[in-house]
Amino acid sequence: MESNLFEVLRKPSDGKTEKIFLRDPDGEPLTYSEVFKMSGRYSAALHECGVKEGDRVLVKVEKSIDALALYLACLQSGAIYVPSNPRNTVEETEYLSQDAEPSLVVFSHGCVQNVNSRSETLGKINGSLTSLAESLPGTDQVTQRSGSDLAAMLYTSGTTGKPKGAMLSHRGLIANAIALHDIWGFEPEDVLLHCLPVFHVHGLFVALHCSMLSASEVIFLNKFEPDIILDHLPEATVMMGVPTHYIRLLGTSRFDYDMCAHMRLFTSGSAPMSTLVHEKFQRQTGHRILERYGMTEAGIITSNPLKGERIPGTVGFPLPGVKLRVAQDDRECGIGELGVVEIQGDHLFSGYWKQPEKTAAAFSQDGFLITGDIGSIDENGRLSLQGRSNDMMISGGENIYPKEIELCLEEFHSIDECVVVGLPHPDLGEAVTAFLILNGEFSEAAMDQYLQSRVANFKKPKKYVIVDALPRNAMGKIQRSKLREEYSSLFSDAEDHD
Ligand code: MLC
Ligand code: AMP
Repeated sequence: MESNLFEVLRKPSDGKTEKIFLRDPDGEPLTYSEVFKMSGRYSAALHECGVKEGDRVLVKVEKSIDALALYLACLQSGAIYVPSNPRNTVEETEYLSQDAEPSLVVFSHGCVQNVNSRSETLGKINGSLTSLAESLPGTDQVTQRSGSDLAAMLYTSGTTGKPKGAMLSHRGLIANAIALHDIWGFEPEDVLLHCLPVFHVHGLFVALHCSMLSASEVIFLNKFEPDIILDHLPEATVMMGVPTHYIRLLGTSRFDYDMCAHMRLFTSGSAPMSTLVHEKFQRQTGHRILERYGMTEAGIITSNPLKGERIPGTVGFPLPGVKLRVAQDDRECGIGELGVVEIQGDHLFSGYWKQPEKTAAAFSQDGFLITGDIGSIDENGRLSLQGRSNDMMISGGENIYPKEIELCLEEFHSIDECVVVGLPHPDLGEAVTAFLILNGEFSEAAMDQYLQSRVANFKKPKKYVIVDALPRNAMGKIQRSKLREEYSSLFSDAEDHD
């Protein structure tokens, strides 16, 4: 059995090489063999840049077919792919580059910043790495890897603020890809509508690996734009999205029964989908969304069934190979009892990069990953999630930690105290909201300017609420839950979805 994920993805199945793989609406369709040729050329280019097996390649680029070929090239040449959100600020990128110690950093052409390592650029026009790759003959050679070798490292934020690199092995990614591909019934005739970012597990692994294992076609859209999605939906059979994507599609009149009649599957995840949205989706399209649950450290963990009942408000059953329990105070909970979801299996990450203490703290004594999600298991073994044991917010499918924003806001000259919570939002699920106690002048424009270089735009508070005091318990600890309750309808009448 192959140990390098690249070999598993490239393995020829029924004439795979000549099949169309990627259809970018702005370019010519590319076959599997053409994309693997691109990967071979990028692999040669990585070699020319001195990248060796086990080296990290930090990649902060816009979504593109070249970015995907670069991902495959990293796998092919045994390097560790480290994607970054292209919206990250200079400071955030500096942190990633210091922490990951990459031997190469790749930026989009025109968006280069100073880093300690060698850097190159990606881009059809004037991209230095792209030009180098195009000048080389390319290679078919695949660097041998053992299952435990790392294929990728994805940064996730944490309760203490600084992002941690989740180390993902070839074995783990292969296990999750095969399990998903099987349970979701992927076939060569499938056409996936890909509108997710490719720096998360959802867009990079879940969507692409499922398609590649079955040699399916992928309509590769650079961005989530409802009109463009709807233009291409008639050519697709499967779509994967986060709840915000579906909420936005449901807000258009074109997204109806007829438009969706031919679709085989819509999946949703990365954030909770409300029962109301589930039901509206079924009324408007005739489809029941298949909701699944995952996380960076584990890939996909549970899924509602492809055949069988998909129940709104539940995230379904553990994937083959996943052991799952709900526990509280070191005790496994009974049926229906709430506790923290804990998991074990081949698909789990190998720990946090250079952070043995944080890795140890993430696992129970008997080796289960403590996810931080609160849930319960019913008598049939279905999992339902109820929230989180920490303060993480999920806005439009992006995780944001209050601490990171609070540390920043506290340094603003006129803020005495602040607390950040996620409040229910009709479009984003949760919207970052800052409660401030001031000791001087405050304007949103000045704050916007101040945050510009400090945190990526999507993490900025959508509203600032000026208060005289913050609710505290007897120990003096701020009661975030009180703020969430009291201000729960702050965004409910929002007309402006930003
Ligand atoms: C963009 N903006 C956001 C935002 N995304 N604000 C809050 N939350 C978000 N998620 C802001 C920008 O900063 C900008 O603000 C304005 O919205 C317009 O930016 P945009 O880039 O044009 O936004 P848009 O394309 O509308 O993006 C919204 C979105 C996108 C929901 C389509 O965020 C998205 O595709 N999210 C998917 C995330 C995802 O794939 N998650 C998977 C994680 S993996 P300004 O102020 O600059 O105008 C995982 C595991 C698992 O969780 O189970 O899958
Ligand atoms: P990330 O760290 O970006 O991979 O996000 C993982 C987190 O997203 C999980 O721990 C959950 O809190 C959340 N999540 C993923 N899928 C779902 C879902 N279907 N319902 C609720 N929360 C989800």
